[in-house]
Amino acid sequence: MDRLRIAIQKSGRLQEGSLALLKESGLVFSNGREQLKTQVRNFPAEILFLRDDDIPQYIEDHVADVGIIGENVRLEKGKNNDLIKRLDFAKCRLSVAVPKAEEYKGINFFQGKNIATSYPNIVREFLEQNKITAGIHEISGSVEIAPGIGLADAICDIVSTGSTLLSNGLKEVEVVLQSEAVLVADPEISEAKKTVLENLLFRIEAVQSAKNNKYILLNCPNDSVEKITNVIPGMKSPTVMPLSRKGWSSLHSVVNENDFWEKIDLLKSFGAEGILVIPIEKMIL
Ligand code: PRT
Ligand code: ZN
Repeated sequence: MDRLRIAIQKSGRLQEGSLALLKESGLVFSNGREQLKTQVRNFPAEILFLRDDDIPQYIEDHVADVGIIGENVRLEKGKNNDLIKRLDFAKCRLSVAVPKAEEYKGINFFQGKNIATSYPNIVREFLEQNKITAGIHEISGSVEIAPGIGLADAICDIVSTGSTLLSNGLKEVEVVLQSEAVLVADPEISEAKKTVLENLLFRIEAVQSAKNNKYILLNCPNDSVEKITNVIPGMKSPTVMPLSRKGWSSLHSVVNENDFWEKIDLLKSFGAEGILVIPIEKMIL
């Protein structure tokens, strides 16, 4: 059977999250320190370990079928690959920054200026959209030092905490795009490989849902069961079991991470006690 060839970053900021996602999805393989390719032992796939910037080209050349890359790289390379899923890790933004001392009043600042970046295509499009004519100076690394050494007036680079900008005397003035790790695929893969990809996606979704939800157990007076059920309806409806103490029930459900604290306050106000919250490993809706 044709194996789905999954390209991930060999080392760098995407590596840990990519490996964790595939392993939590049940794929068993060795982390090949030196090797470029490894077979998954219990799933019809093989893993290719590559530089992240090369992954779009490998997919375009049909050497890899799917890959995990930053949205920033996907947009910059503009290769023929489909965005399949946002993966919720390696979040960052691509921003334009200028020397701290500059007075910045708006995007017209960049008219006639020079911007150093490793993302010339994204920057070109950003400038066009904003009707700015500026020079783009492409450099592949250490972009942040460009203004300090007189190479450019501004930079456009990835920002996460902002500390790199700060330590280079720069300030972030425009966000060009928000990025995170994404799963991309060759639009021309075979039907057989599509089936394998769907199976992988099903597993990734189970892992992601589990991360976004918690299992919750609580005790409550019987007359609060209905109100509490409305707050934490769970996947279908909560499990309710009688406690040996008369007039009380134990209620089990699932609660979303995002509105968790808000809901806890509400549950307490309905008389819920002994609330236990437990992580979920996999969740199939
Ligand atoms: O060797 P290879 O080519 O595979 O790796 P790489 O060096 O090109 O990429 P890598 O591992 O640095 O980043 C891979 C992907 O991680 C990027 O394409 C982004 O999608 C994502 N990502 C998330 C980041 C960051 N956070 C990040 N902070 N990529 C780079 N940075 C750098 C940034 O370039 C800047 O130098 O970190 C610095 C800024 O960080 P703060 O926290 O100081 O703001
Ligand atoms: Zn790279």
